[in-house]
Amino acid sequence: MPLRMVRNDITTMRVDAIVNAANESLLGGGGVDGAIHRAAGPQLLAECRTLGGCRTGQAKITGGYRLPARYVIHTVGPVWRGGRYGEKELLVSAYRTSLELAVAHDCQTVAFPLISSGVYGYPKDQALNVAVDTIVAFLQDHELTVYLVIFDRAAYTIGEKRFADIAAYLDARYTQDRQEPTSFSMASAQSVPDGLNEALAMMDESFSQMLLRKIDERGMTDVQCYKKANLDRRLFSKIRSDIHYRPSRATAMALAVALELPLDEARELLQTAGFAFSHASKSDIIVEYFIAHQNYNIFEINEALFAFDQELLGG
Ligand code: AR6
Repeated sequence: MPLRMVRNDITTMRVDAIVNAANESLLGGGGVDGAIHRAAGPQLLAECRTLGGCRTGQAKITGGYRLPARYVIHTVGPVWRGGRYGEKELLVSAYRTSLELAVAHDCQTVAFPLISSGVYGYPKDQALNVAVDTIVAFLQDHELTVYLVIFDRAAYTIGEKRFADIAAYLDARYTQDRQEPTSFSMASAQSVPDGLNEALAMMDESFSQMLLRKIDERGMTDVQCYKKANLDRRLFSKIRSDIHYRPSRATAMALAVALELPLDEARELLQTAGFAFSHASKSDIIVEYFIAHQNYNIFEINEALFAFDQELLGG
C-alpha cells in the first residue's frame, strides 16, 4: 500500500531507506536521530562527518550499517517558531527532497518519522498533515511504498478533539447494534439452485466487474482510482485481469471510498466480495461515518482508523 501509518520504532523497520530527523550538523543528537545512530553503530557517524552538514529543508543519504534498512536519508526539519517563518514550506521540502533522494537511489520502500514534531516543536497534528499531504502528492507520480512511523502513543490518540465526533458516532452505533446484530451471509441471501447452469445464470456481477463498470461510469481512469484508493498498481492489475478476484475487506472498502459511493452502493460493492458493513465492527462504523459525511479522503479515514487502532484501508 503506497502510504501506511504504523506504530513502530523506525530503527527496526526493514525497508530500503529510513529517514532521520537530523539537525544541520548531521553529527547526531537526541530523539529519533540518537536512536538511529545507536542502532546503526559508529560507522554511520563516520560517514556523516564527510557530508559537511545539511541545510534545513534539504536531505543527504548514507548507508544503513547495522540497521535493517539499506540507507539512511538524513533530513533537517524546521524548528517551530510560531508558524510565520516559513516552517511549513521547509517541512514540505524536507519530505520532498528525502523522497526524491530515495527514488534516485531506487528505493521501493521508505519509512519516515514525524519530522520536526519532537524537539523542534512543530505541533503534532500540523506536522502530520504536512507529512501526509506531501507524501500523497509525491505518490501521485511515483510508485513506492511510504511508511509514516508514529512512535509515541500520546502523539496520536482518540482523545484528540478532532476525533470526538467519530467517537460519539461509534459509541452510539457500536453499542446499539450489538444488541441487534446485523449479519450478512451470501448463502442465506439467495436460495441455492439445483443445477450448475442455473447457478451460473444466477451469478451476480463479480466484484471486479462491478468495480470496472463503476470506474467507467464515473469517467475515472484506473490510475486515478487506485491512487485514490491508496492501492498499489500491481494489486489493481490483478483485480482488473481476474473477474473472480476476491479482494480483502480493506481493499474492497478502499475501492468503495475511491469511487465515492454512497452507502447503499458501497454495501452493494462489498457484497459482491462477500462482505457487509457490520455494526459489530468498529472499523466499518468509522468508514460509514466518513461516507455519511461525504468525506472520501482515504488518508483522513485512515488517520481516524489508526487513532482507533483499526486496520487501515488499502491493499
Ligand atoms: N522511531 C520513530 N519515531 C521516533 C523515534 C523512533 N525510534 N524516536 C523518536 N521518534 P525528534 P525533531 C519520534 O525530536 O523534532 C534531534 O536531537 C518522536 O516521537 O527526534 O525533528 C536532532 O539531532 C517525534 O514524533 O526530531 C535535532 O537536533 C519525531 O520522532 C532535533 O532532535 C521527531 O522527534 C530534531 O528534532
